[in-house]
Amino acid sequence: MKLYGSLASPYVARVVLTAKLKGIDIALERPAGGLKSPEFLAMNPLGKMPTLEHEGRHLFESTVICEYLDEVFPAHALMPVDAWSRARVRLLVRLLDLYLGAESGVLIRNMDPTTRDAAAVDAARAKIGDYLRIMDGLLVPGAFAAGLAPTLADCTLLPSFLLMRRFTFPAFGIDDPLATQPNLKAWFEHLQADARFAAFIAEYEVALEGLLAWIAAGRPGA
Ligand SMILES: N[C@@H](CCC(=O)N[C@@H](CS)C(=O)NCC(=O)O)C(=O)O
Repeated sequence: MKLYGSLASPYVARVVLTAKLKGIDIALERPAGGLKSPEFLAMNPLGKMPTLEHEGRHLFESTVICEYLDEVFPAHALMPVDAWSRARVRLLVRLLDLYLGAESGVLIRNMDPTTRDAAAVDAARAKIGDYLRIMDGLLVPGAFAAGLAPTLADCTLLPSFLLMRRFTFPAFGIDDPLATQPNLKAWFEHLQADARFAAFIAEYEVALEGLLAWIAAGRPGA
């Protein structure tokens, strides 16, 4: 089994963390000809990372990949058994991907102050504040994101929060969400106290610093 992508991508990282928690061995590989090469587009017509290769077939979209892995490899299940808790996991994932992550994407596309759309940035900042508060209200206080056991919600939220805190939010003077949202803070501390998550955080932070150094160097080879 192979996963195409780079760990610094939060979408790739959520799959890597899912695999680690489940004890699945997946080789992480950068697409040799790039994301838009004919060979890669034949695997994933969207030309994005991550893309999973399993049993000669290819699957894309990180959330779909995570759920697929959880279903194909039932050990260390990362979806709760009861329907309500499963729905809560999916709600947190959608809140991140469709709302918080989408607005964070607006900021990332406006990193360059010389070409920045100030109105779009202001609107995104306001919405990010709202979505952080909503997410804080959905988290189970002092536990994993959706309860007493780790789930795909933790795997999904963690890399994006690390990226936002280290890169996106400081660039726009947005307060660290862990300083403003008590349940998010308690959640993050809960993960830091868990050896499996702590190991992932350390690994992801190294990948993130590499990405930031590459961006600071003018994205050589891009
Ligand atoms: N919805 C996708 C998003 C994946 C995504 O946007 N990946 C970025 C890297 S962080 C990418 O491949 N960007 C290259 C591109 O869009 O050309 C998922 O969940 O897998």
